[in-house]
Amino acid sequence: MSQIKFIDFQILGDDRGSLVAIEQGKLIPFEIKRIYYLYHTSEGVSRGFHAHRDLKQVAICVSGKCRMVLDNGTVREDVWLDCPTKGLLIESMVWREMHDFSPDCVLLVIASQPYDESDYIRDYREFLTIQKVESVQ
Ligand code: T46
Repeated sequence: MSQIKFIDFQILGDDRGSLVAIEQGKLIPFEIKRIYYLYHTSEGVSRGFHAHRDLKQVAICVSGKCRMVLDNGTVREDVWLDCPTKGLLIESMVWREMHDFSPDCVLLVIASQPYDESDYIRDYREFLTIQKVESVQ
């Protein structure tokens, strides 16, 4: 089964332009504890290359585009984020990489927990080992 799950946000637009509102308890499948965004990513730079033990996130490309790779240790998939009304749900224990940022890319991320470096798995082999252990439990 694909790991690519999008949440569609309603456009509250009128003749002045478009607006998207995201509220706690509506559509986002966790309590929102943090929001951050990536922008002005230098040309040719890739980011991510880690998984999170517990953190869940929703990533929305509110401007421009980038390519997100999701890898659950068995299946590796990639998807373009290029739409401000679509949020990509990233579950815990999924390896992610972001590539091919356009110069105008602003990637907004809604997170289920405050920043915690100990939640990161930054070594791919360690990620695969933990995945294997969890899958037999
Ligand atoms: C993820 C992808 C999509 C903080 O101090 N607080 C924060 O909330 C975040 C997200 C980062 N930082 C610090 C940690 C590093 O010194 O900012 C620096 C850059 O973070 P990192 O190298 O982890 O950035 P990315 O772009 O590789 O990954 C980020 C998120 O960290 C990660 O959770 O899923 O975006």
